[in-house]
Amino acid sequence: MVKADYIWFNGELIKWEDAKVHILTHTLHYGLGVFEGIRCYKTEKGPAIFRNHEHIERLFNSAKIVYMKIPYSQEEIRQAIFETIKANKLTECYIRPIVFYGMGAMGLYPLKNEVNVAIIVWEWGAYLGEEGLQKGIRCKISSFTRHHVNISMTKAKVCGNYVNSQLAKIEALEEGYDEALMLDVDGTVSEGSGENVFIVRKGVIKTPPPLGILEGITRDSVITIARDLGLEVREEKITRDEVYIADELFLCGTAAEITPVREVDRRIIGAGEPGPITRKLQEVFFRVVRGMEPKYQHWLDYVE
Ligand code: PPE
Repeated sequence: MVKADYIWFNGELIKWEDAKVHILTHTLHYGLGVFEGIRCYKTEKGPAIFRNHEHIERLFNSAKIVYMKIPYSQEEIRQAIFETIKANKLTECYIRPIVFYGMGAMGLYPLKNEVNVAIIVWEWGAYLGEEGLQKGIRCKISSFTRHHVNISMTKAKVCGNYVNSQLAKIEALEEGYDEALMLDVDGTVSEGSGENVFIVRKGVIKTPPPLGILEGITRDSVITIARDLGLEVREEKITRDEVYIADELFLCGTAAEITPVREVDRRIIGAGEPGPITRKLQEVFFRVVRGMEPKYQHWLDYVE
């Protein structure tokens, strides 16, 4: 990764190299921590954070779901994000706030440990590669089932939830694919290891309803943009075979942005290249995040 100079840690900016924790850090052992992934883009009016409020709100909701108390207000976290970006003199970056339990009490009752908050920023280019963003990637339907809503709390972005994602991602990469597409307990399409999924079939855009998936902020942006473009978007269950015969397929997320998928399990999707609707959505999305679409200015939080 491309390192930056400073990390915000419990209220202070410290040197990147000094942002260390004890080996007994509770979250390291048991995975109960919550985090966010946010992007800041370069615009004509300076760096702007895409849907910052929604991301900070989701961080607090994630914490609430898992009984964690964040010792700061949402506005304090927002100011801390600004401070961290400015200290590192970055104009485009990925932002990773993380809330985790420190050391003190081992065992599965974490609430006696102190809650730590860190904000890390760094330059992170195309998540699935620049070529993937342009030409599309190859996915494998995972042999690992995605979370069930009442096993892992899927509306919460919990550190430990990502073990499931990593198993899927490793399997996909070891087998020569770029990303995993996961099915839920019923066998219907759920999401990627770190992205939501959309298909286009017969001119209609479809994405799974927000049940056992992370309620992606990019997903919501895509739905809004598509509907504003006059396209039909349906939130409904998608089957595995429907993916194979989709005209277009793409993944979306803060890190992945809008990444087309050109192949799944050796079935070519559509013409084997990003389709017209995917391209259109990608084009508008990148204009929106860079402040070039006045209609969506309210989604940008300019770094003060
Ligand atoms: N599903 C999952 C499982 C997920 O992790 C993400 C984000 C999304 C959907 C899309 O959510 P949103 O970013 O709000 O549109 N994954 C984050 C972590 C990626 C990582 O490798 O770390 C991200 O994109 O920042």
